[in-house]
Amino acid sequence: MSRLIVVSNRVAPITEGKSTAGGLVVGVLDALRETGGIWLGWSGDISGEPSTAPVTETVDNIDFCTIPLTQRDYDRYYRGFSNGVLWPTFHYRIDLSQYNGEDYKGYVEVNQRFAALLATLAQPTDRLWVHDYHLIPLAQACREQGLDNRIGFFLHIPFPSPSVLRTIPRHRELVLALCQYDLVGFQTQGDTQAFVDYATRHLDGVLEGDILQVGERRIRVGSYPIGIHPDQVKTLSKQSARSKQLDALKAGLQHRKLIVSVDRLDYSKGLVQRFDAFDCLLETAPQHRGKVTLVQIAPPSRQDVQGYRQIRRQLESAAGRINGKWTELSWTPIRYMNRSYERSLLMSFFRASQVGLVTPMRDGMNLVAKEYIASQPADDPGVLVLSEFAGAAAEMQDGAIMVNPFDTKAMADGLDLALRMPLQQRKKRYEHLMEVLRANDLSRWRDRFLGDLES
Ligand code: ADQ
Repeated sequence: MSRLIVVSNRVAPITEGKSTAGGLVVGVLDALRETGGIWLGWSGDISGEPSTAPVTETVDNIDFCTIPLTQRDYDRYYRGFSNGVLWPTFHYRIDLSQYNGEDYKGYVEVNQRFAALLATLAQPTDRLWVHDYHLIPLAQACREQGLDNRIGFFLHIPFPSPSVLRTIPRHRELVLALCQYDLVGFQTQGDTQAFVDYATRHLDGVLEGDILQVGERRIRVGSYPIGIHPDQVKTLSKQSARSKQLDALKAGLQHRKLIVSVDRLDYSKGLVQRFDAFDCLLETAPQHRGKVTLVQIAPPSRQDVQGYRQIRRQLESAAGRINGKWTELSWTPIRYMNRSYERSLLMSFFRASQVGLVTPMRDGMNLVAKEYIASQPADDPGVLVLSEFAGAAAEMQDGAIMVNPFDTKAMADGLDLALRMPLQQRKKRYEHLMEVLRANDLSRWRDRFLGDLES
């Protein structure tokens, strides 16, 4: 088999055991560990001069090749266009999108720099697997460098409907750039359909089976829902069973029921709406007062992007308001922690809880929903309350309690149902969901994508 080169915005040379917040990193690292290869991306450092000489660090069978970005690259490519326009728009928050032509120029330039680097690294038989919205123009830039390798692209976040996408002034260029890949993969059928809709409506594209023809280009499109390794997660969830932190959490609960939520602190994750739903539960179902605690773990991310500072303030104020209203001398209803935890500890928190509350307003997939189920003990499993707008809903809707995060009362009712669910029902739902997770695990995601790229 030919060599695999993975390209993503950030590269994480993670040593075993160190925590990593972010689903892409978890998925890619795991995929590369099995195949070996090169992982190319930004080092996370800022340098004075643009650089195309990568630093390579080899860990096991993976070469981590990184370059720094300049402050100007960071402002335009990363903060400006990727996280100031693409992220909000693709998550349907066009109100937060801040387009600026200079940022777009910077976005394309950084992609060209990555392509120049690839031209020096890649052998003609290497397969390139490009990840996520930061790198949409990369295949086009590679073709301009004369690379005609197989190049696949996987989008970890949702693909918006054409009318939403068209709010980005350079929408046409972006979709035409995607057509320079050989394979474009999405998390769900719905995302794939949105992309095909744009191509057929606005670019005279024609779809036959899974092949999309746009002008001269014939590309394969499809959905490749990312998974986890459920049995590894289960093992992890048992590893911290005797840790001090888990003991401390349990001691603080004093035998109350535990609802757990874990997310990056991001406006797409529906955190404020979730706190409001918990407040509504305490208001409308008084039997839960003093009997249940919501633990929200949310490490800050992208603090220099405007929408993120705002969500942080909103959440702090919501937690303060709700706790002010309900707290008793021996009970704090919401425990909100602005930090990241080691993976096995997180999974042990999941295992110790009765409900996993995963309610994004939009999410490509949401791996926390899958990790939550995999962490449960088979003889006394917790219940997943899941937003219908998470990509994971497509696979998990039959075992989770499905809620619409725009409906506070419905979320409160979902929580009430989950907290009261009898053991038999919980087991049945859990067993079904474990089958789903095993049938489409992380290896299958990688094998299906790379298999289709190869063929
Ligand atoms: P994210 O938006 O980062 O990923 P998600 O899929 O939930 O969202 O992945 C988060 C990962 O980070 C999980 O593995 C989780 O356990 C871990 N994590 C989160 N908070 C943590 C904390 N406080 N401490 C330690 N670890 C933490 C993007 C898309 C998703 C898509 C993934 C993968 O936005 O929709 O599911 O990529 O494709």
